[in-house]
Amino acid sequence: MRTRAAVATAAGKPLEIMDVNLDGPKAGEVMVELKATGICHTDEFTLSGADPEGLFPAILGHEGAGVVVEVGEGVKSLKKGDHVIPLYTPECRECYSCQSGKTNLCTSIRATQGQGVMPDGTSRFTTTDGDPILHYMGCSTFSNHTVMPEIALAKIRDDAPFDKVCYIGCGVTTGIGAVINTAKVEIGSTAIVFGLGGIGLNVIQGLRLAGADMIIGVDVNPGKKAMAEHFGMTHFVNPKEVEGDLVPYLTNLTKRRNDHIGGADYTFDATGNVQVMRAALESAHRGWGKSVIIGVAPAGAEIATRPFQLVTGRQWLGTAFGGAKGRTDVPKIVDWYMDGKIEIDPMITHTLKLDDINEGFDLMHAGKSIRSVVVY
Ligand code: NAD
Ligand code: AHE
Ligand code: ZN
Repeated sequence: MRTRAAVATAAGKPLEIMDVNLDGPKAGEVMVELKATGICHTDEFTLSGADPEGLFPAILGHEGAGVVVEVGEGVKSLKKGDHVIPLYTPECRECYSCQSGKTNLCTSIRATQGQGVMPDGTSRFTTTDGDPILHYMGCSTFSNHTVMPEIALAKIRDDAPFDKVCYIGCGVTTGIGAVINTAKVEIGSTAIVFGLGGIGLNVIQGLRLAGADMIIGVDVNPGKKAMAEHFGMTHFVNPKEVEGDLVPYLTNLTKRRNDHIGGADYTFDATGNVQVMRAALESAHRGWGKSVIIGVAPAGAEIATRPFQLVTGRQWLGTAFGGAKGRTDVPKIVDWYMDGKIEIDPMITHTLKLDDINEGFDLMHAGKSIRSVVVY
């Protein structure tokens, strides 16, 4: 069939909106009509050329919601008309990793996903001239229609609005999951969140949900303060306004009762900047502080700290998709949204047509948006 997509033709170039060919689903695959897709910083990261796994031409996008239009042979868990959220972290429930119960990082199709192809090693997308176009993160939600493996689709309730719950396909789940699944924050904790964008704000609402006492937000853009306060931030720090080193400033701020050294129980990097990751680790409390890396750093970047920081009890963790098992957890997070337990609407600051998708990237670069959502 023909569908319309925003194609990343080369690193650093704007997306090109064009008609593309999409082959039907093969065995174990499902065709989805996307109704909406968010634009995540990770799409920008790959488009910029900073992603070591970035391949071109490809159809980017991994934060979508839509409807099943066709199922391939052998597909049992989904049928035409089902509402779904694509999962860049699938959940096969059969591989060694899924069966371990210790991780959400299903490994059954990770290798082909990284090569921009379906599990059988081929792409379903071609240009109208017949040249191949690659998939991205197994999702390619910047296309009005896509084909995905059955194990990479979460079935959700029919009454959830696509233009809001698409954000659960990455940002919401990553931020809230980092708090609940990865850090396992307890009531009464202190926390510092570095980066108050589409992910950091969801870390903040996750911390509020978990009952944290003190939620410090750190961002170089003061324009992010009001929104972060709305989601539960109790203190704002702009590193550009701090005299001297940021880490002692933050540890001092977290001192409570008879604590003479300070440091947060939990810190989170949601910037992707490796210097910020170090500051996040070093502002976690001596003896028990946990620091969670969420941000994705460019090719070649490395983290550093003195081993003494770990010897003295700080723990450095990382999280992908907030540790969420997509087919199991995503429908529950949709319910939390529908029941008013979590908020999404204020974070969707811009709604665009597919033809205007590059404006979404411009707004991100200018620091003017939290989430831009393309509605098909
Ligand atoms: P975003 O652009 O919306 O937000 C980033 C925020 O960080 C901005 O508000 C920016 O002003 C702030 N910032 C930048 N440099 C800073 C600094 N030095 N100090 C303090 N604040 C700084 O991006 P996003 O969509 O929230 O994504 C954040 C990061 O998380 C990206 O690296 C993205 O690729 C990554 N991410 C990871 C996962 C995962 O599963 N691990 C999932 C989604 C996104
Ligand atoms: N391809 C990059 C890493 C990109 C990355 O870390 N992706 C995160 C999701 S970011 C979503 O916005 C992730 O889930 N990673 C786990 C995985 O298996 O890719 C690189 O550096 O090579
Ligand atoms: Zn993302």
